[in-house]
This record gives sequence, structure tokens and C-alpha cells, in this order.
Amino acid sequence: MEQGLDLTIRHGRIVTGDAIIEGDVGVRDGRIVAIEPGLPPGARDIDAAGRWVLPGGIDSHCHVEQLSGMGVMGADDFYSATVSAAFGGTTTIIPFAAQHRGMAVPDVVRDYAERARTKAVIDYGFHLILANPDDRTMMRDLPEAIRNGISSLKVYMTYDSMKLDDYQLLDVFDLAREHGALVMVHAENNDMIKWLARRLIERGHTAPKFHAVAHDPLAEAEATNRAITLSRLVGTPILIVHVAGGSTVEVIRSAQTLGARVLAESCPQYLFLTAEDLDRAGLEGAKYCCSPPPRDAGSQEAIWQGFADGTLLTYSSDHAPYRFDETGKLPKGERTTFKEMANGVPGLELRMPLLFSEGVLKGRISIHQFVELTAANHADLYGLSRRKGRVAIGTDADLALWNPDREVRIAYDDLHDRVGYTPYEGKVIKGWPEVVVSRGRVVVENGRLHAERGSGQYLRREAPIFAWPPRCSGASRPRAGLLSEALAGAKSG
Ligand code: DUC
Ligand code: ZN
Ligand code: ZN
Repeated sequence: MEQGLDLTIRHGRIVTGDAIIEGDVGVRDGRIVAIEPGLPPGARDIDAAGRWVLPGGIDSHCHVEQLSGMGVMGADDFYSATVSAAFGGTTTIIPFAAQHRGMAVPDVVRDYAERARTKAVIDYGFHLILANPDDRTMMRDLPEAIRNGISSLKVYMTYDSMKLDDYQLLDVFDLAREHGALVMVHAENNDMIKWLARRLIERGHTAPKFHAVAHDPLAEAEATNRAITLSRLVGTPILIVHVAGGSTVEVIRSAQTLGARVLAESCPQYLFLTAEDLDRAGLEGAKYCCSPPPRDAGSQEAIWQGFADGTLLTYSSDHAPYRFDETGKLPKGERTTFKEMANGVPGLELRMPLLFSEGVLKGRISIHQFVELTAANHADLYGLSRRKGRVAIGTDADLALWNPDREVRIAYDDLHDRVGYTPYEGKVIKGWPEVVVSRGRVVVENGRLHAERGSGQYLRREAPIFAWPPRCSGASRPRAGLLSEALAGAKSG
């Protein structure tokens, strides 16, 4: 090693793209420059004996300092959200710059960038939420945003204030294909939900548990099937976000089997919560209300299976930081109905620890699958592969050192967001990311933050489709062909 190292992480169990190496990671100028045993000392040495050295996580679905469709601003800003993410082993987030009706994309992006710039402690990119696909947006602003590094957008099939109709979806899918962006789809049938909700409310069924009744699994499965069908007509790959129901997993799996280019994501709330959580005493169930809602044990099992067999490629938090008070879950206090509660649950910090404990340590997924689901696949799909998502020479030194033996009883008081509660309070898990490194900087160690406000960098993302055809480990993903096939299809289509 001619030049010295800034940081050497020693004696770890390092998970690279397709191997496990017992040895050291050498870091210089924020990048990984060596992975082998016996590296020389760095300016700083960290002993990782007994610990897994994994890529820092990428959370590609979280809502930070963003106005919701109901007009609610969450409790976390870019500082608290990124601090919380870092403590949970995540080193990159991709939240949403949200265009609401009547808003112009350049204004939305400029405002959002300004919010993030002085606060984020880890790196971040933006997706765009698209609710106003007017001529200016479609012909000028959206292509420009994609060219400028916002290579993915989210559209809604539900929420009156956000939803696009099928005609608009076709237009957006077509434009995404032309410009090489990935479309993320919130797939729920708006009219089914409205129809059910109205009848429930008319009959006085206003408690949180009725949120899960109104958001019937059929509404999710129908919209998912429709989104896939529309995307097939246009030849665009889409990604179905926050898959909750077992029936939706089935819809996606069969479409994939038939060759549809559909990718999918799920989240901790669909693995670890059920609709029964919404039926807690009083309004307590509001803490577990998100859309789609958590389902049942069968659906949890289907999601595990989807992760294990590659039907679902990304695991994100969908962190939506609404407090259990008038600012979030309970705008009308005790009189709040399920229709009025802000939808969403927190999860930035616990996303990875929950999956590590219940997935890896309980043998449901391999350590390589953990890396793919929490980091590598996000990097591939969202145009970050050159820098993020894997422990590999030349990539940013974004790392998390996991102690697999550390037992943790989850308590909100130990977390770093501003939501005021966690849906996972009291749950005992095993494994914790004790040291977290972002671009070679140790940002979390010994339970303390060592990063300055505003030290996170904005990531101008590449169009994943053209710039970096994703690799597939194959070793851990039986359906490994799917991803590259989807993106190759988009390239040629
Ligand atoms: N559903 C969404 O669509 N977004 C934020 C959180 C939620 O529950
Ligand atoms: Zn959504
Ligand atoms: Zn969301």
C-alpha cells in the first residue's frame, strides 16, 4: 500500500457482492480502496472482530419534511430523519420532493433541496412525487428533472388529491420509458376504498381498526394488477411500492412469471404488524395506521416468501413521521375518525435491525439477501450503483458494523426520530449496527453521533437503466434474471 489509509476496519466478516471475506477494509478519501486481510494501519483503526461488515443501508422510500396528500407535515426534518437513519445502519436515503396539484416541479425541487442542504448528516437523493401531470410538467419539467438526477418518480392511484387516472398513468409510464426513469406506484383502488369508508362511517364505524377494513386487500390487488397491465401496454418497468397483502404478492409473482416487467418493494410494517394492531384500546390503533394497512399472518408469510424468492426486491421503511397528537394522527383529538388520521408509521431507524434479527438470524433470508434487500438492489434500481450499496473497491465507504450478538429491547426513548412513539415498542431483537461509516467518516459509534448537520451530500442519480445495468448476485436470488431483464427491456423498448 503506497499511500496510507485514512481508516482501516480490521478482522471483520465482510459481505461483498458475492462472497464473505474475513479480513480488513481500507478506506482513503472517503472510498474503499482495499478489501483483504492484513492491511496496514490507517490513521484510524477500528476492530471489527466478531462483527459483520455490511454496506450502509439505502432507504429508498421515506417521507421527510414533505407535505402529505392530506396536507400534513411530518415531525422529522432532514436532520432528525438522517440522524435516526444513521443510528439504524442506513447511510443513504431517497425521500420525495412532492409536487401537489398546481405546483411546478422546478419550484418543488428547489424548495426541497434547500430544506435538505443544511441539515442532512448522511447522503441523500430525491424522487419526485407527481400529482400534476400537466403539459408543462410532462413536456419540459419532468424530463429536465430526470436529466438532472431525479431518475425515479412516484405516482398514486388513490387519495383524491394525488391520484392519477389510468389515462394519466399511461402518459407518465410512456414518458418514463422514453427518458429512462423508474416509476414507483402506490397501487390501491381509490373508489373501492372510498365506497367502503363511506359506508363504515355512515354506520358509526370510525375507530382506527376500520381503516384496515376500508383498505381491503382486494383494492390493493386490483390496482396492482391494473398498474401492471397499463405498464405492459406501454412497455415500461414499474415498481409497486409498499406491498402489504399476500394476494398482491401473488398478482406480482404471476405477472413476473408471465414476463411482465414489474418490480416490488415491501416494508417492516407488513412483516411485523397486523390489522389486529389497529384494534388496540381507544385510539391507540392510530399509531399503526398506514396505507396499505398491515394485514394478517398469512400476508406476513407471503411477504417473507416474496423476499426470499426475489419477487420483492427492495425493503424500505416508508417512514411517515406523524405524531400521536393533533399535528398528525389525531387532528380532531378524541373525535378523529379513521378517515382523518394521517397515514403512515415511523421506521427509518428500525428498518434494518428488525430484518437482521428476524430475517437473517432466524434463517429466513441469507446475509447476502439482507444486503440486496436493504442496500444493493436500491442502488441498482435508483441509479446509485457506482457509489453506493455494496462493499466493493472504488465505492463510497458507507459501512455498518453489525454486532450479531447484541440483544436490544426496543424503546422509543432510545431512538432518534421525533415521532414520539414506535410501533415496535418492547419487541426484543438481536443484532445491532454499532459503528456506522458514511464516506469514510465514522458517523455513529458507541451510541453517539459524530456527524455535523449539513455534512450529507446530495446525490445526483444516474438513470439506472442506461448508465449501470445492475448486476445480480445469483447466489442468493433464484429469480435473478428479472431485474436485468426488466431494465434491458426498458432500454430497448
Ligand atoms: N402511505 C403512503 O402512501 N404514504 C405515506 C405513508 C402511508 O401510509
Ligand atoms: Zn404510498
Ligand atoms: Zn410512502
